[in-house]
Amino acid sequence: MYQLYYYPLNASMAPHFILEELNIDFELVKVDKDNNAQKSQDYLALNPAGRIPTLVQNNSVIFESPAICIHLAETHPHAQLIPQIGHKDRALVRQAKLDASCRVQVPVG
Ligand SMILES: N[C@@H](CCC(=O)N[C@@H](CS)C(=O)NCC(=O)O)C(=O)O
Repeated sequence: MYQLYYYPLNASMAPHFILEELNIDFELVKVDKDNNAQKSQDYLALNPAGRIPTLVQNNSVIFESPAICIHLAETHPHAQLIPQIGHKDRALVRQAKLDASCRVQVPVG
């Protein structure tokens, strides 16, 4: 089962939407950003960048929301959330996700 370490209305939203869209089992683990829990030793052991979100599945840990989204899309191909390798539109999916991460998320913090 997946665990998404998240904080509401922030960079976690895109991975959260994708988990919902995939209709798969996942657990939301709220990181208490108000008390700087993203810089705690336990969280830094998962995500040395000390930022939210982080996706955990068994022993696999992924952070950076675009990487999480693309990983989820690639590992659930039946959902058709990303075009196949080599398709011209595949780069546009990455472009949109990275643009959102670099430009849209920054103002919301
Ligand atoms: N590029 C990262 C940005 C993550 C990010 O900035 N998260 C914020 C929103 S919750 C955060 O962790 N801020 C707290 C901090 O930087 O200490 C991503 O897309 O995952």
